[in-house]
Amino acid sequence: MSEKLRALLFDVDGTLADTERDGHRVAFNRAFAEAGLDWNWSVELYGELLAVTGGKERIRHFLERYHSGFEAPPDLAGFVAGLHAAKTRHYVRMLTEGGIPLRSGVERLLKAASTAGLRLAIATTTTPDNVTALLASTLGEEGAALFECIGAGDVVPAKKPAPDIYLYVLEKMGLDPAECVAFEDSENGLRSALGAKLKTIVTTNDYTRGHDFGGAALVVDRLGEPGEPFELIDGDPAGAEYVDLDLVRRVHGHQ
Ligand code: XBP
Ligand code: MG
Repeated sequence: MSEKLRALLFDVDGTLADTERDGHRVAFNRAFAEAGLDWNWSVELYGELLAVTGGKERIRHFLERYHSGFEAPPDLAGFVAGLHAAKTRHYVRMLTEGGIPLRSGVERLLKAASTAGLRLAIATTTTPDNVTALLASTLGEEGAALFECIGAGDVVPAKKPAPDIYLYVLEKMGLDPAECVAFEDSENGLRSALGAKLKTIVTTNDYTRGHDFGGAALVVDRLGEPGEPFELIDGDPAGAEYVDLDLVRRVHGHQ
């Protein structure tokens, strides 16, 4: 690849932070209870439901696939949107209360990239409010300002694994995919990034460990830190023990 590395593009859920099991899942359950519904998404069931990205889409998938006996109200879209708005309120409150830290190595890499003059962006299916709340609660009020573009939620109609959110961010920033490296944690996210022709580094988590990451440039279990090395799953880390800018540049194709 001959292009210079100019930007790093990050997924949020599962990549910047382990938000799904103890964050989104719990917030969905709180919203269901508040609405008087007896639905409870267990850790295991939620792992299956994650096959569908987007909270509103996930609720509909649950109704169709796991709870088809439910007598849905006539305005199903409004019903789902209401539940999802309550879920977002619960989730943002959990973050504001400091519930979820960034994953190993994330803050280090973001700050190193920013200092080195690389451009940073976010490409996620989650709701924009969730992103700003996570960045504020972990990096402080100026956290969101690290990112030049935050592509999130319903800004594109087709969520991951469609490439649309990455294409949206690339277009907004006037970047060619060959100038970027993407960071993802899931198969849906990787498909989305690869669909936008992005070289992609995958950091797995408990929910995504068994996914098919064929096509990823590097697969590790975390970015890691000095003294807290990643476990290599696939790819050539060139002797590195944690993901730093040198390794990202190597992955991209430059020293
Ligand atoms: C994240 C999602 C989101 C979150 C919930 O996927 O699929 O739907 O689970 O957030 P990715 P919302 O990490 O690939 O962006 O309820 O706001 O959709
Ligand atoms: Mg993700």
